[in-house]
Amino acid sequence: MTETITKTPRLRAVPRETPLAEILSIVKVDGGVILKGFLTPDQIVRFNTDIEPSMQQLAAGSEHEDPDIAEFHGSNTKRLTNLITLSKTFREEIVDDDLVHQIGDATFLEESGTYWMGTAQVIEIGPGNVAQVLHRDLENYFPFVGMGPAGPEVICNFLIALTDFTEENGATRIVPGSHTWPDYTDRGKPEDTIPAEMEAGDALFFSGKLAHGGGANKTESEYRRGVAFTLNPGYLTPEEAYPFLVDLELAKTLSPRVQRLIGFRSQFPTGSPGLWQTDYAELANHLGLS
Ligand SMILES: O=C(O)CCC(=O)C(=O)O
Ligand SMILES: [Fe+2]
Repeated sequence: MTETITKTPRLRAVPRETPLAEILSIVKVDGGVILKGFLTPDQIVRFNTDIEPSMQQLAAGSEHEDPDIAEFHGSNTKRLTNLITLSKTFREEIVDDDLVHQIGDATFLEESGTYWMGTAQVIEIGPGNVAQVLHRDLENYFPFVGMGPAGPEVICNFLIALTDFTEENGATRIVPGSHTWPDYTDRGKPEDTIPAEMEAGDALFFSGKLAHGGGANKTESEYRRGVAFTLNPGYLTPEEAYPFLVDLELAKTLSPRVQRLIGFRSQFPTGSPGLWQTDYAELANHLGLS
C-alpha cells in the first residue's frame, strides 16, 4: 500500500546571489521567495545601532482611532518610519542595494515605468501580539482588488528579518498561491497560511498580490524585529510623504536612484510624459540635485 504524503508547502529560500531570472520565476509561481543572507551580520548591527534610540522612544501600539486600523498596526507592535532620515545604513546601503533595483526594474519598468518607495518601516512584534489580519498589500489601491491576478503589479515588498523569525515569535504568515486566486476579496484563512521562518539577515520578497499577515507572537519575552520596505509604480501615491520628512540637504547626498525612490526626482510612468515635475521639467533640476 502506498502512503499518501501531504507535504506542507514551504516558501523556497535561495541565496541572494541567485540569478535574477530564477528569483523572478520563483516569485511568479509562489508569490514570494526568501532571499538568504540579504543583509550581512555587520549591516544588521549597524542598522540596529542607527535606529535603537528611536525604537527606545517609540511606544508600542497604534494611536489610530479606527479600531480595525489600530489592530492592523498591532497592539504590542512598534512601527518606526522615516528610516531614510534615521539610518545611514538604510539610505546608503539597504535601499541602494543593486539587487533591490534589479528586482524593482524587472518588476515595474516595462509594465508601469519608474517606481518609488511606498513605505519603509521597522516592525517589531512583541509578546502577546495577536496575528495581523490577512491582507494583500495592493489593497492600499482599491481598484486593483477588482482586477485580481490579471492586474498589474502595484506593490512589492522586501521584508528583512533583523532577528530570527520563528513560528512562535510572529514570523510573517503567507497564503501560498493566493496571488493567483481569481477573487482578491478572498484573503484566505489562518489555516491556509504558512510561516516565513527566516534567520536574521534573510529577506522575504513578495508580490502585493500575495495574501499574508504578521504572525502572532506567542513567546513570553522575544521581540520579532524586521524592516519592510515597499516599491510601487510612480503613478500611485506612496504611504509615506518623504519629501516632507527628509531634509533636502540629506537628500542631496543620496544616489540618484534613491532620490527617485523618495520623491526628490520626477516619475516617468509608461506612456506618460512625466509626473511629479516642476514646470514640466525634472524636479531634481529645480531642487539643485546633481
Ligand atoms: O510584520 C509582518 O510580518 C507583516 C506586516 C504587514 O504585512 C503589513 O503591515 O502590511
Ligand atoms: Fe502587509
